[in-house]
Amino acid sequence: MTDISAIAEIVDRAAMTATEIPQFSDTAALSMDEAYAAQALSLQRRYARGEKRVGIKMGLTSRAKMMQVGVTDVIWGRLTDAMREEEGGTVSLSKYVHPRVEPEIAFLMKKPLSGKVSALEAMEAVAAIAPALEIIDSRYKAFKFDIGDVIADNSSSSGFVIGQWSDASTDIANLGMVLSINGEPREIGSSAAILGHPVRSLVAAARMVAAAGEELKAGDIVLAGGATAAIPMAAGQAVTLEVERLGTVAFNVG
Ligand code: OOG
Ligand code: MG
Repeated sequence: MTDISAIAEIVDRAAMTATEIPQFSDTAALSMDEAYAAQALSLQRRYARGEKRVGIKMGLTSRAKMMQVGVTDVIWGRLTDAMREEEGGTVSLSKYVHPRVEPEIAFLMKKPLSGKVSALEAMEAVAAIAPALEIIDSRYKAFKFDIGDVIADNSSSSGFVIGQWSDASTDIANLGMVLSINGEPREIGSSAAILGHPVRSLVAAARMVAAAGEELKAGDIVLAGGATAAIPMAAGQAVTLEVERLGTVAFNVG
């Protein structure tokens, strides 16, 4: 039988110490249920150390992301206050193993949301929308994993930066998104790449957290998932995401 708490301890320690680990799938692949149970337990360890849950991140909601990592299911992970990096600040590479940055859209919830909801119900629960950068940092060697591996590893959640919040009524169906490094556009996409419309990611989030016996709460941040492939981070980069209508969000890599 798989020892879920041992797996939770391994992934938690790897994240805490920014140390890479072998994939569990090299020896025995985890089922999705085992992987989500390990993720939940690993987050319990963080909460016990004083970290606070501040929301969730959706992953693999765009084709570009699925192709980049070779996993084709939508996944989710938890965000804590310790993962938040300052907008316009400098992100230190020392906290990460081999981080990548990707362009996202963030929702701020004003009402709880959970279970099977319509796109309309999901949008009615949103207080504001912002451009966001997610720093993903798989703890697995060479950033390689199968679906069970990545879910157990909190879906590569590692850091995130949120830009200015805009009104929730902003039409986000098809907004241009340009991710630049040192002023040079490197990944160009659209919010429509996120499941056809980012609100579908929020609908999926409500359903997936409910399956884990949880809910999205008022004040939660929900990252909708990368609209393009992620870019490896390196010291000296100025990372900027410009989202049509929502504005820019940026940080430097130190
Ligand atoms: C898995 C996490 C995916 C996204 O936005 O699609 C993700 C990974 O790529 O390591 O965060
Ligand atoms: Mg992401």
